Amino acid sequence: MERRVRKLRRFMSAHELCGILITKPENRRYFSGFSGSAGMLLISEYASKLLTDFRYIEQAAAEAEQCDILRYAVSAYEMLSEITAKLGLTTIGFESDFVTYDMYTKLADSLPKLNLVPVQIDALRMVKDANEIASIKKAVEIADQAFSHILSYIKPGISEQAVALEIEFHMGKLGAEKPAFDTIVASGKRGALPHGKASQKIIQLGDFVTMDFGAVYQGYHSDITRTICIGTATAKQREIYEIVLAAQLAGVQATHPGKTGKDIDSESRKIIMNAGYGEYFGHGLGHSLGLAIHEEPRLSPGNTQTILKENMVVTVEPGIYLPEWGGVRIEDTVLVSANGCQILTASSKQLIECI
Ligand SMILES: [Mn+2]
Repeated sequence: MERRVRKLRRFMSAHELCGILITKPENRRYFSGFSGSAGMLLISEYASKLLTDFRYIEQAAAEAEQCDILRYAVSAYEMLSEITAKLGLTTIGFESDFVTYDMYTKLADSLPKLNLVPVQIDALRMVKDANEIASIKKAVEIADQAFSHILSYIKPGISEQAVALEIEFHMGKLGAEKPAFDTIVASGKRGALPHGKASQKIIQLGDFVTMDFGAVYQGYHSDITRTICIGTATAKQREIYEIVLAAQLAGVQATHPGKTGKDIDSESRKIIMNAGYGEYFGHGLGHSLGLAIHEEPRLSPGNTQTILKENMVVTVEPGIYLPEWGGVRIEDTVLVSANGCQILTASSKQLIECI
């Protein structure tokens, strides 16, 4: 925690700020340890103050050991005004990618003498430390185990929703706090929807089924996608699957410190383009994850700026989606290492035919 706060204080001095007000839940947790849903974290050169309400006082004291915990009764803004005056702060940063116009108005009204500077601090979370990597690995392992469980559960005649619930229930039993996002189960033609949330559709013999899900463990996310065949795959299903698999392997192979998201995306994308399906792969190759399911840097054509570094954690997830036919996506969570990457996801990527 101290190292994280030191990093933030370096950011503050580089931006000539005497403090930062943190309200985004992921950042509040990252820089204090506090995992509750309400509170303001004010970090200045020498102070760390966590303002929260009655519901969270005990939890905050247990989780945010390095902070002074302050309880507000009516208005956090009023208390903030007293504290900033006491600390003699003149210029503080606020998270411009989180603070709403309404919150900003309240801040400006209650801190009339302060200079409020818009900042974005998510980038400070991009490189993961050992504790974070351990939590992500556990979240990945839970998702892997749920995938292996679902292979013995899924069969023709049950709904996508039943499959999603079984995945989520199993992850919970293995220690997940919650699913990383709404579990995607898209079967048959619905596989053409890249984000086809599980529906009442009944899974049928011959369907390709794309399952995209993850677990949250100690606040950290995992993300896995596998597409399996219910029954024996047709030649066309096998063709599409093998192209996506080749693209996924090329993406993993290309994931390397020093490269941009665009470099890695294009190594994978060119396999799908060369096979003639480029227009059916309409999303980026992957994203980083951690305390949030989608973090920077992205592995996408748009990321020409951010260079990958050791101990970033990203997903590699190409897909092909054919309207009125269906789709295939294969996704691993990978850890960027000193000279390449380590695939954290352990589930097999060979085409599975569930009979
Ligand atoms: Mn993903």
